[in-house]
Amino acid sequence: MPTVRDATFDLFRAHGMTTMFGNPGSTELPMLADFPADFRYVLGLQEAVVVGMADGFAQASGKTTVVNLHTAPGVGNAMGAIFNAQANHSPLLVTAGQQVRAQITLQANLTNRDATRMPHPLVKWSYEPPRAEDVPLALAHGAHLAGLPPRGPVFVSLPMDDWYAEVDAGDVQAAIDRRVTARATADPEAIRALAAALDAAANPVLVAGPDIDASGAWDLGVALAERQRLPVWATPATGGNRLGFPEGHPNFRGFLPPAIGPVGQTLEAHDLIVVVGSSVFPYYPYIPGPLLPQGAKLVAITSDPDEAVRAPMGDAIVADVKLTLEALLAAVPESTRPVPEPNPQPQEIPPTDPLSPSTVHTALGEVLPEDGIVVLESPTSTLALRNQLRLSRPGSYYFAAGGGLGFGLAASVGVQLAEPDRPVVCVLGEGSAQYAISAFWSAVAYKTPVTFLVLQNQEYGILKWFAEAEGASGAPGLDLPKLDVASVAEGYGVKAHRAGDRDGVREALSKALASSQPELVEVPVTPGMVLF
Ligand SMILES: Cc1ncc(C[n+]2csc(CCOP(=O)(O)OP(=O)(O)O)c2C)c(N)n1
Repeated sequence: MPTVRDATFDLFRAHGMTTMFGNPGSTELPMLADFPADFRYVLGLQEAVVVGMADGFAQASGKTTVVNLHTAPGVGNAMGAIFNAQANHSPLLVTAGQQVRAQITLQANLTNRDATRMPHPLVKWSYEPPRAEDVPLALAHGAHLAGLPPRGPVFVSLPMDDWYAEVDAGDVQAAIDRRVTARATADPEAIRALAAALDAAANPVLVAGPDIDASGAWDLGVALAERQRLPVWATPATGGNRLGFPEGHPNFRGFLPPAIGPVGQTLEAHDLIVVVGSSVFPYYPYIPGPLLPQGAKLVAITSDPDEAVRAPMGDAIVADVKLTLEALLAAVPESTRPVPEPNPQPQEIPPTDPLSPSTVHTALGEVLPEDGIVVLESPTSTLALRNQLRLSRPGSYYFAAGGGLGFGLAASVGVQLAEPDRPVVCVLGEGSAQYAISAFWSAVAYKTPVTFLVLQNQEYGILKWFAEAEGASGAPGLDLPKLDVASVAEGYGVKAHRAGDRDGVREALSKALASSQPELVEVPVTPGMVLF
């Protein structure tokens, strides 16, 4: 008879989940013993890094990804990163070891006392199987559920004495053989109504969100914008974990501001707003105002029922974004509206000393290959990077939709593992880098040739900007003098370059991009928020 362990690895194999991210403890060792040769275990030195790497890997590969954490304290360390994974719609099967069953009731050391309650609000499902024999079916349940829309993390707690229990071979095979698909098509009547509204609208606009890229609908979004001559806005940059539309395309207008009043103002003059693959909208900060221009209608297409129902205005169609765009495209005619004005070129910023983050991003844009991927966590320069780079390929941008720092550095390693043939550049503020600093070790250990670009402005710049906007002067803890990320990275084995002018930045980035090892470029920059 197969054991729970045999069945588990067969199940993971059948789902293509052979890369596992973890940080082990004694409660996980029975699962990891005699680790199968066809699996890859990626070690992170702290659980926020483990989950961040898995999040990047799951998004870039499109595959549900296994995470293995150490009982209660490991799950505790991972919570912020699980929060990010939920906001990113990242399909993770998060597992954690648990005390042996005989010692859970007496709460022996390392017992995760209320294992399923701990990550509960952050996951789609949280479970501890009642018997060892139930472990494979519980993991199958979790693997299916994580990958169903809305994709996201699930959690299964695994008592450490379950692995060598025997299970029925037939039952296990039945669980392994199951496939659950959920790419649901939209109600044809809703598609017909939206197509008719689009055709009849005087000045419609498309808002493109991250689920366009995640669902593989990139070309369909472009085709819809071109056929219907739609100007296109990206969902607010501070809440979109992926791009939904090529930023170099002539129809692209920019990204929406992230607050209620400014969104309404930006969309002024449009009578129909079609939002695809985004919540409506990831607002922050709170700047009240009319939700939409007077008389405008909004229709959102999303695979996430919760996104659909929590929107404060407009209608929604809950269905697979790719299939819905296909159906909509087939239902709309070529429009005779005028082609939108071409998208203006990025603004050139005059060089300063130290450099402005904008100039650094211009230099990055000059050397980043066409198929380059950017993982971004540099709060004061988020908008400048998007404005300077105009990324235009699918799968070329990852950002923490939930805003929890620590995603960027860790996720870039996971993205590179999933995309070994594309250059990955991770752009970090020196403050952000600290939340997942030990991911440098994993980057070196797994030979992931990420180029880390660290902007050193000696402050929590975005918090100073918020302090001003909120009228909250005099807050402590917003300065970061002399934080030397380059030296810390060198300590983990990452080759580091320091650059101060535009040519130096370009040269150092070119070297790092050409390297087969992770390398870092640290650049002192002017403090403060930059928009262009
Ligand atoms: C886990 C977590 N803790 C704290 C914050 C609050 N926070 C948002 S931005 C920021 C500062 C980031 O500083 P840095 O990376 O140096 O970038 P800068 O703002 O200077 O561009 C902080 C602390 C957060 N978003 N996530």
